[in-house]
Formats: sequence, C-alpha cells, structure tokens
Amino acid sequence: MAPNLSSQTGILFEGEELISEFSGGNQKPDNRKLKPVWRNIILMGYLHLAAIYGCYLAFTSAKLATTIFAFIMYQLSGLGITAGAHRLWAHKSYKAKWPLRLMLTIFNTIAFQDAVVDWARDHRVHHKFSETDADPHNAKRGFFFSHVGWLLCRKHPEVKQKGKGIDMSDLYADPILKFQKDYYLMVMPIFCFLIPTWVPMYFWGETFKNAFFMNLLRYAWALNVTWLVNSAAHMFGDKPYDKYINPAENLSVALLALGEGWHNYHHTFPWDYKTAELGKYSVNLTCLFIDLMAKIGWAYDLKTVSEDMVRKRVERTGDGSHELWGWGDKDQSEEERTGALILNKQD
Ligand code: ST9
Ligand code: ZN
Ligand code: ZN
Repeated sequence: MAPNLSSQTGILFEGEELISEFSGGNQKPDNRKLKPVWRNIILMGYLHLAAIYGCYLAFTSAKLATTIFAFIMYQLSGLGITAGAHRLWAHKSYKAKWPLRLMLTIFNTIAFQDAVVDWARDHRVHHKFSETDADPHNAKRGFFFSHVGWLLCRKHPEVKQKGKGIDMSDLYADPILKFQKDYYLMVMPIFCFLIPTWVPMYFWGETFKNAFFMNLLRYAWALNVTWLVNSAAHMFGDKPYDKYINPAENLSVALLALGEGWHNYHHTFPWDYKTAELGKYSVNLTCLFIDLMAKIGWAYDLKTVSEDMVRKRVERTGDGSHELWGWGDKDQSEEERTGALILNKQD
C-alpha cells in the first residue's frame, strides 16, 4: 500500500492515515448518478461523425492544400491551448507582452475549448484537487469520463464548490481575456468555423463541402489530442518524479499534443514553462515556440526548475501529494519559490 503523505510539508509520515485535501490519495469517486447533458451528447456525436466523413473526403476529393491548411490550423489552435490557456494563463509559468497575448487568444479561439478564463479555472481545480470528486475530469472515473464524458454531463458539486476558492483575479483582470469571454459566442464561430472554412474556398477554390468537413476533422482531432492528456496521460506511462500520483510520462501524447504528454513531471512541477524536465524541441514544440517568443522579447520571466531540485525530488519519489496549480499558488513552498530559475527576466 502506498504511504500517505503530507501535502503541506512534503514530509512522509510513515503509517499515518492522512489523505490530503490537495490530492486524490486513496479517495474513490462517489456513486453519484451522472446527469447527462443531451445537447452536448448530440453535438459531440455529430462532430465525430462529421470528422469521420472529413477523413474520407481528405483521401478522396479534398485538395492537398486543404489538408495542409487543416494541419496548420491544428498546430496553431494547439498553441492557443498549450502555450496560451495552459502554460501562460492556467499556470502563469511565464509572462507575455500584449501582442503575444492577443495572438494566443486568437489561436485559442480557433481551438474552441471555451473561454480561456473558464478553461483555466477548471484546469487549476484539476491540479489542485487531482483525482478527487472536485477534479472536473477525475481519471478515477475511468478513461471515457476523463477523456470526454465529463463534458457530456453536469459537473460534480465539489468542482464548483472547491473551484470558488481558486484565485482567478489575475485572469479576470486581463482585458484581452475579458473581451474573449464577453464576446465568446460571436468570436468563436468566426475563428473556429467561418474563417477556416472560407480560406480554402477563397484562396484555392476548394468546395464548401470539403472545406467544411475538413475543418470539423481538424477541430475534432485537436479536441481528442487535448483530451488524451486527461485520459491516457493520467493512466499510461512511467512516473519518474512521483510514483504516488496517476499522471504519467507519455511520449505518444507528447508528440500529438505539442509537448504536453510529460504529465508526471508537469503535475510535480506545474510552474515549469517546459511542462517537462528537458525541453527537447522535437518532443516539445510548445517549448520551441515559447523560447522563440522569448528571443524576440514577447515572452519573459520563464519559470523552470533547477536540476538540483528535480534530482532531490526524484530521490524522494513518493513525496507526491503536494498539488499546486502553478506559480504563485499559496501552497508553493519557499524552497520551490526561491529555487526556481527565472529566465529572460525583466524588471
Ligand atoms: C473542451 C475543454 O474540450 C477541454 C479541456 C481539456 C483540458 C486538458 C488539460 C490538459 C493539459 C493541457 C494539454 C493541452 C494539449 C493541447 C493539444 C492541442 C492540439 N470552479 O460549466 P457549467 C460554476 S471544451 C468554480 O455550465 P454544469 C460557475 O458558477 C469543448 N465554479 O456547469 C458556472 O457559472 P459561470 C467545447 C465553477 O452546468 C456554473 O458552475 N465545449 C466551475 O455542470 C455553471 O458552469 C463544450 O463542449 C469551476 N471549475 O455543466 C462545452 N465550473 O461559468 C462543455 C463551473 O458563469 N461544457 N462552475 O461562472 C459544458 O457544456 C458544461 O460546462 C458542462 C457542465 C455540461 C460540462
Ligand atoms: Zn497543467
Ligand atoms: Zn492532469
């Protein structure tokens, strides 16, 4: 049986029956009956059928330029999630000047995973209360629930209750994010559906049918790749940093998700802008992107973790219930704060 751990001190109390409020620990999901949301079930069902049709069109009638364009949109919208919603906004793992914030908000809107402030709130709750009823996509409810099921039913009351205690003031204060949230129902259809369908028709004479279904294929693909981080990367892979938590190191997910599959590391050090120990570009495209942005001065104050701290943590593997949502979390220890490296620092 795994020892129980203290989230506050990171010290292992042998034999102590302490299950942290900040960690799933041994907590089993309750037997709550899930309340289905039929609108979402129908829309998600349609999207996935349309994506299969888009796949068929890709091999039979769509122009090569349309396929390449769909791939580029997948990568750009992906950056809006990885470099934007995830590493910049949910975790504050670096800072960005307004042109980069604007660009990432546009990429993020192409991805249609709801407004950044809502995405980041759920994600902070996910880190802070991993694998408990308060985790919106609690992987202990199984692969399907953590992948997409959680978007097809009402949230557990614990998600909302615990979520209210998460500080979101930093994101609510950003006028670009406020605009995105306030006008989401206007800007999202334009960036996620209208423009990506119009571009292939206007610039290289693609048919409406091919452009429309190829775009739905791109959207469904990017959604599933994102969801794999919540499902597959919470179940399959090694746990070199912390063997007592579910998130794992998953190369396949990292390759598809622009470097977001290194989930054991990420849940252990959620403020590292690389979301991995080594920011090797071939398996972490988002890291390459942020480094490029830092070179031109649009990204700065990049937070990472010293080799020494990683080594120490690896040595005392099992000291793993210290859940944080990112940089500035009130439970981040002094050691973690002072031991962090801040690259491209600006005053
Ligand atoms: C989508 C999101 O797909 C995917 C996120 C994945 C995250 C992955 C992270 C992994 C790491 C990064 C990897 C990136 C890789 C990228 C690779 C890219 C290639 N705290 O939500 P409601 C309260 S979206 C506090 O309606 P219901 C609050 O008062 C796909 N309070 O709850 C709220 O009101 P407001 C497209 C909270 O009724 C009120 O409750 N979108 C919290 O239970 C109601 O909230 C969809 O499919 C909280 N956390 O409904 C839509 N949450 O908001 C999906 C809620 O005004 N969503 N409250 O403050 C829905 O339809 C609904 O949310 C629902 C639940 C049916 C799921
Ligand atoms: Zn995260
Ligand atoms: Zn996770």
